[in-house]
Amino acid sequence: MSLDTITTYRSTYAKLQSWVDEVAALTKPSEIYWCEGSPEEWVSITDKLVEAGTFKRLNAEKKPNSFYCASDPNDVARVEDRTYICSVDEKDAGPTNNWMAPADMKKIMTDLYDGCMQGRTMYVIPFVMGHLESDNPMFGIEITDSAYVVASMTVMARIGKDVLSKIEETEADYVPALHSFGAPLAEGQADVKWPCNDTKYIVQFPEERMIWSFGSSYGGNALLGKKCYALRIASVMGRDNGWMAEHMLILKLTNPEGVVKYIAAGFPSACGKTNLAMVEPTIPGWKVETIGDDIAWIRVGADGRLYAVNPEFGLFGVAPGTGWDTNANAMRTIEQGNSVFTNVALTDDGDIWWEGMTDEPPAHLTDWKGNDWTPESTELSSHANSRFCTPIKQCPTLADEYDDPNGVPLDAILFGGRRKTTIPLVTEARDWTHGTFMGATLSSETTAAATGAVGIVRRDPMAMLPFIGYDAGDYFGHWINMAKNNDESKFPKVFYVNWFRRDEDGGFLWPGFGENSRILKYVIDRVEGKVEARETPIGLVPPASSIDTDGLDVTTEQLEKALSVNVDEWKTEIPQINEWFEQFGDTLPAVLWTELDGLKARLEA
Ligand code: SAT
Ligand code: MN
Repeated sequence: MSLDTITTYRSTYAKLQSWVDEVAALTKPSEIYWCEGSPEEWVSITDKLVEAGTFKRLNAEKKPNSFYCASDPNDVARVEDRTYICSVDEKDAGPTNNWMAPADMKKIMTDLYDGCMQGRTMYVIPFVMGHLESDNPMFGIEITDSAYVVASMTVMARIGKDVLSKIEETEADYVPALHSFGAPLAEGQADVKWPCNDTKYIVQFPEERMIWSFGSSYGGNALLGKKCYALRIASVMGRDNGWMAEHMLILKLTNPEGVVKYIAAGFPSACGKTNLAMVEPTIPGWKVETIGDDIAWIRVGADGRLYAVNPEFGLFGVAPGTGWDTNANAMRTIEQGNSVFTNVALTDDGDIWWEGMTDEPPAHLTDWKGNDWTPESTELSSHANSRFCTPIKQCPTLADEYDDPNGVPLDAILFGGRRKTTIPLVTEARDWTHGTFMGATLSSETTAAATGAVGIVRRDPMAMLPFIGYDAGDYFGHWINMAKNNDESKFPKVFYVNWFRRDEDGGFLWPGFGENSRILKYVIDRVEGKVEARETPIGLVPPASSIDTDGLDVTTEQLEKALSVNVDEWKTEIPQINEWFEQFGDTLPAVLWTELDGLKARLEA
């Protein structure tokens, strides 16, 4: 590091300081700033982003202390084709991940990182995923040259001084997470609003518990505590230590008698996890409270039950489709401000808007690309993967249990995806192994949350396809082993739901949103053994009479269609599942082949 490099801090923790020095020597920033996570720091970071033109400050009467941001149009989503699991052994990445030998990847990326922060500030962000007060706090240090990442990480994770002190005092292990948008600034060179690089790499080194990211500042690619750590790296930690890192919301459900249950639900990105996590039940007397909307860390408690914690501190929700009639609690959360909105549209009075926020669009907007927009425009005003980034503490339905480092004991786990056909509204697994089979064969139509085609049916096991940090066959084995190594009778029941099934005319068979509370009620009624389900070839499916339809605007015929098991449609799934399983070779647990054989035989019978 050159002598004129200035830094705001030097750590007493030698391992940490030498890593920071090493990164600075490679990336060559002009200054180094250690984040403290204070309110003053938020002001100076956001001021700096406003000055750079990256942020526009929103009208304080509409959205206090909030900012609008438009990314480079080529940096709007996760880049799954540029995401790598660089395990030592290629086999450990499995057939569903991109792989490169760690040394080869490090060579490529070291060349990219060389001088990549020239003319820029290098930020050091100490963070913890989960609670600082937990028995074993899960630390990370993100180094980044992006002030946008600093602002977003301040919302999404617990960061700053307290975290750093604890890391230093206990000389704790932490996940080193290096990020650069890859746009060095020569002296006198004008900056752009959203620096990024055409070359992108999102890389996990599972054995070293280390993350390297280059070229993108989009959420899932750059906020490294989120998908890279809390899912990809944490899934490996969980495999090694008997716990689970899952792409699941966590909610608390209270019935009219005051009985409390907890449900986790794994749906792929942009399939309604945030909506379900803060749903307003349409059935009288039932209450849903929010614990998490995206990630659940699940451990076995002293009583043998599975306990789930949300390791995040904010919400990074899909904006379009979020409105007062679809997710009023998300609207109430963002209304309080302190938020960053990326790739949405700007109103003329300094507020934000997106498709689905209100029935009537404003007469004029500036769209996410900076162009004039009117209701006559043929393009959408907001990118389909535009996001709100907002503190979870502002959510009016946040459950007190959110602050419990021990988490909540799960009564049920739901899996779900977007499927126009085949998958009934709700199906219950016969046992944990069958539930693992359901998760392992989960399928969904692709969404705008990742680059690439939208609407293509793909297998997305446990909604974790882009986030499993090791061989997916071994990951299924880990699910099976969780029950084998513990008392399965204490485990949650598993269900497979599909809110998106259509009729012959393409209309949705189920209204979704608030009405999904009826399915939550059914799930809990099953947990308590209060209602009937019938055996079908694919699992236990309710008769329409087991669903509370009081006040529901759906005919019995339509509900029966939503719940029907179409043997012919299922028969066409079989070869697809077969092909999906075959690629795993001997890492696929044999019991999943047994499940498939059983399914086949029951469909033929
Ligand atoms: O960008 S994120 O990966 O955080 C959101 C998602 O795709 O789930
Ligand atoms: Mn997600």
